[in-house]
Amino acid sequence: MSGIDEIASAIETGKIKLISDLVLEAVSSGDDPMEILNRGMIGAMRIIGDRFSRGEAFVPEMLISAKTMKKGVDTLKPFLSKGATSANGQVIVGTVSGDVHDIGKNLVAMMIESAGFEVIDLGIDVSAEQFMQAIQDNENVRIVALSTLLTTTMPAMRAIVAQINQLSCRNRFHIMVGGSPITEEFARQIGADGYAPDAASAVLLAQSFE
Ligand code: B12
Repeated sequence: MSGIDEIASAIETGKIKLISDLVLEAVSSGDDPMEILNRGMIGAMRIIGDRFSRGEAFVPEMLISAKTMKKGVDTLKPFLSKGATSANGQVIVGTVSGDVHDIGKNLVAMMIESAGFEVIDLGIDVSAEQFMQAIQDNENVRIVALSTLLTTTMPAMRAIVAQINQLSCRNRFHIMVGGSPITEEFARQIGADGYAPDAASAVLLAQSFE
């Protein structure tokens, strides 16, 4: 089994104690960190999600896979990102109210940070009020990025974007949205400025706003 396959298997089966060593071994044997992330880690989360859909895995399995992925991403982070600067301005990120999924949001934050933006991460289950307070507290905000993974919290995303769109300082920043149920069409309907399907294209979108 290749190093990347071992990483994928460790995430699928929640081998939290092994994951850091597997990631470090794969990096030192020359595997590309982006390939480790995309094929090894994100691929494994997709598989566990499909197993959940088929009733073959349950919330505890999703949770332990998520924890293993987080630990793996923490280990991989120094090889992926160049570290924070605020050269390109501030980006506020958060997962919308009612939703606690944060792995995708964290990856978007990490990649955007490594592209030279300062990230202000509001975490999960973030309300419209919290987003608006953060926008008001930070003068250099260029982008507000909202994530959701649940179809049931898409209305919350719509409501939050609608409230942010009422702010008098709305022309100071762009709004981008993402998460697996979100589409370009939905982003346009709710009044966001852009949508990206993954963390790498979120960076390109952020840069295109400049
Ligand atoms: C791990 C997981 C969990 C973990 C989350 C742990 C954590 N800390 O995040 C736990 C166990 C807590 C969980 C709970 C639940 N989950 Co869940 N979960 C998943 C799972 C398996 C993986 C998600 C993940 O991390 N993917 C990997 C990341 C990298 O991908 P991603 O999040 O899509 O992010 C990428 C893009 O979407 C994009 N992106 C994401 N955000 C943003 C933001 C912006 C601005 C941009 C531009 C791009 C962007 O870039 C990211 C990186 O490339 C998915 C299955 C799946 N296939 O997604 C189900 C899934 C999302 N969960 C699901 C469900 C139903 C639930 C529960 C309701 C289950 C329950 N009965 O309790 C609860 C809801 C809890 C809540 N209130 O939020 C369903 C949602 C179905 C639906 N259509 O709504 C899914 C799809 C599983 C399934 N196939 O049915 N879950």
